[in-house]
Amino acid sequence: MADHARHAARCGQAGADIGAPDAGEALFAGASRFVHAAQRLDQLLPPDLPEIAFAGRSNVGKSSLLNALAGRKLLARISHRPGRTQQLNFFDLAGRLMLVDMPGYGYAEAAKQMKADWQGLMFDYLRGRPNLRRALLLLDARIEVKASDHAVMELLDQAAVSFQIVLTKTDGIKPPALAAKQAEAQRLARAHTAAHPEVIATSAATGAGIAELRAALAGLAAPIAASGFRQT
Ligand SMILES: Nc1nc2c(ncn2[C@@H]2O[C@H](COP(=O)(O)OP(=O)(O)OP(=O)(O)O)[C@@H](O)[C@H]2O)c(=O)[nH]1
Ligand SMILES: [Mg+2]
Repeated sequence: MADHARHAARCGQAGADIGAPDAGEALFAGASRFVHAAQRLDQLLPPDLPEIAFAGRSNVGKSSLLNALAGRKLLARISHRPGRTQQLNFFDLAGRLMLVDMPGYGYAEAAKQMKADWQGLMFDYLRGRPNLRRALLLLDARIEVKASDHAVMELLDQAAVSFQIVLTKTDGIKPPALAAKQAEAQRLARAHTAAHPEVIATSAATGAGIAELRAALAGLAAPIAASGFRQT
């Protein structure tokens, strides 16, 4: 950690390129900590830091991806049963970026159910959060895109909430199937006006795509100088 922190400080002094791999590693080498949980909109933190929301169906791997990015297995709770994350959990990353682990949608596998459960707090948060820089929309690379995923992407389009598709659990499929999945995800990204054009394929299990995603998120973080990088 000390080496990482020194590296981060060096990158800051040298003015690391936004979105460059080094900037991603430097940011995620910083201290990460759970800071807050919200079950209602009036419990959100003040919108002081740029924020990234992790959204996706129950069990898609949101909490696991957040842990893999932070390099800490136990930061966000993961589970073997769907529906583990039941509130908005806020994680401060080096005082420069807030990562928000969201409850999953689509547990009952019906778009109608998703709307009732998720459209309330979750969607109101995404739509109304002034400091939200991007929602990561996670799709399981091993299974087909569900009606609830399509419905959420429509909602994000309609509310003009900038989102980026991230494939998860890519360790679970062979390269040809992954290539087909990536092509499908890229088609989806092109079809949705609020979607970022780049799709990132990840595995929390093997670390695939984690450096790439770190670099993408580093481009959205507050500058080191503005917040004072914490070397703890
Ligand atoms: N093989 C594999 N399994 C994964 C990966 N990421 C997560 N999992 C597993 O998928 C299950 C769900 O992971 P979580 O991270 O809890 O998923 P979540 O989206 O946060 O789930 P909810 O909070 O219930 O919505 C767990 O059993 C994880 O171990 C991955 O990259 N590869
Ligand atoms: Mg979770």
